[in-house]
Amino acid sequence: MKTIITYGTFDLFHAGHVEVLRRARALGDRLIVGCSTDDFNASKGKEAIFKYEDRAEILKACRFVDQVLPERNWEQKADDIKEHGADIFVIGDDWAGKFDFLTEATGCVVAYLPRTPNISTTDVRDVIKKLEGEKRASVIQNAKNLLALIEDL
Ligand code: C2G
Repeated sequence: MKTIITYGTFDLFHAGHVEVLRRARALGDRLIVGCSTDDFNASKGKEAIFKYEDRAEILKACRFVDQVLPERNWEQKADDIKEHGADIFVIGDDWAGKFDFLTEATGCVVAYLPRTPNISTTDVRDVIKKLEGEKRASVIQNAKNLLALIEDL
């Protein structure tokens, strides 16, 4: 039984997340995902749109994921890897080199997988903000048109 482990925020779950989880799972027999808690995200200077409970629920619904655990800090990875007997630690290559120490600390293999291009949580947030802005402008314009009609009565 080869166990794979990875970590992340996985906010606004998108195809880039699915791809890294699919490829991670394909390296072994089960995949454990450490999902960043809201407090840990705050320490990363990030605020997810979906709260931890929802992000964890979405991850559990992903067919490539076998187990989800809370990622509460930077330091827990080595203990998690030992506790769960993880053979391979996987993460996107935006982290290349940052977790090499885990091999010496736990004996696991560290694999950096290429990120999926042209999709990110930030992109999705920007699209939502743009749509909100367009919708707000449209509502304001409709109100002005209505006001003009009333004033002409
Ligand atoms: N990812 C990807 N392709 C994308 C976007 C994300 O492969 N287009 C990968 C990232 O490389 C990461 C995982 O999806 O492996 C989750 O990405 P984030 O939710 O952004 O996670 P991050 O904020 O990088 O947190 O301790 C590690 C941190 O918790 C990682």
